[in-house]
Amino acid sequence: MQHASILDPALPGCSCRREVYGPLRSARVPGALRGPAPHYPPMKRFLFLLCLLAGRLSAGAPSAPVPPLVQNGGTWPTSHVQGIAVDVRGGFVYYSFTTLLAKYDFSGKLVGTLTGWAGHLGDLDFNPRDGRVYGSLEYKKDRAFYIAVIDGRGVDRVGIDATRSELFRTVFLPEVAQDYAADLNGDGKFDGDVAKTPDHRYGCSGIDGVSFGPPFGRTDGPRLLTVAYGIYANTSRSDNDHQVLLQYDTADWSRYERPLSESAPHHSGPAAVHGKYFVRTGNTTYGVQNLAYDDAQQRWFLAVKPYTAPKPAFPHYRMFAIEARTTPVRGALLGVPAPGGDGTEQGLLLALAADGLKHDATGIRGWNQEADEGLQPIGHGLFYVAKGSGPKGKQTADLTLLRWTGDAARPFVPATSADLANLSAR
Ligand SMILES: [Ca+2]
Repeated sequence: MQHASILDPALPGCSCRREVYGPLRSARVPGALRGPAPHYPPMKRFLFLLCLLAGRLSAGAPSAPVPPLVQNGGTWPTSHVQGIAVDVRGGFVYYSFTTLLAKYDFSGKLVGTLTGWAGHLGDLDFNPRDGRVYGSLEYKKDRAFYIAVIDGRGVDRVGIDATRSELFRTVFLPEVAQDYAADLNGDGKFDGDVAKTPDHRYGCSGIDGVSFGPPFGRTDGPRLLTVAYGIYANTSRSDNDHQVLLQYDTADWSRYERPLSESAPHHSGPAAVHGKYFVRTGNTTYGVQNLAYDDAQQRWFLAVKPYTAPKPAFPHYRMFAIEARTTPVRGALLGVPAPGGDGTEQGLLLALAADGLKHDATGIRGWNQEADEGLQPIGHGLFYVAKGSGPKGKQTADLTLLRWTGDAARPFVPATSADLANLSAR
């Protein structure tokens, strides 16, 4: 129905011009341009007047909140900052401090906090389609890996207990649990949260990076939640040189969402994934810590931690990119034995973007750009990067707005007030 979209409050500005004028023109009879004024049916005249009214109302509406160039995310008795989410239209920044979620407005005012879980809340992303914040949440001992789905609109005061609030729901990810808990050496024993073991399929340590974006191979289509595995650092095995990315369509996730219960972890979640993809970067310390889809470049960005004991065959860049349009190709997952031990496992491989620094021996591309504690594009070439600091129990985060340069050696520079002026002029 054409008129349904006119009443959609989520639409930016007035799109009635496109939605209504088209049908009005098509309602004209041949030759009507030179003849008497065409007769419009009453419903269309009503829609036309409604559109004019909406245009006048929006002309007087307050302008969008201006994103800050820098912001401090407060000091908290927690572990370090793990990721951020930005509600650009609402004007809010959400920070994950592992066991605490802090919400600030663009002016730097603390709006509220959510606490009450002992698991590891990692990277976050804001979903403008439902106004909620999605974050990875791990309970390794329980082999329980969740997406926390948080209604950020309700985070309006400090100290909200997530376990007693309807704001905080969780969806279990069986695919992750199976790979994490895989007894790969077949000794009948799963070694648990340990890096130095042949167990954990692909080296899976759980999950961290999350971001909404199009299905891999496309720049359009439904926005899928993409979840990156954590990967243990382990130089003594060859089956952990890929990043693993899962895609989920969250459209029907309300059926899985449950309150968090740490004493009795639930297993309500989608049995199947929309897709499972592999990116050969070389082994990393805890995999993709921050994942972000940038609409402006139509690219995925993957940020990893510094490597303490690297495999010498790989370049160990800190940030990688994948073009959204890059078609996943089925091929051999180098170093991963096929199930049954005969040959190499096959999987859907994603090539890295042909940009940035290049490691000639492997062909791996990337940047020496730190972004593993918070990375969020906000459009028009601008990205937020968060960096944590402070002693244990007094952790803070500094957020900086950066502008993409395309320079292989220095892909970002600090954004300026002129960049913000350009943003608001668009
Ligand atoms: Ca084992």
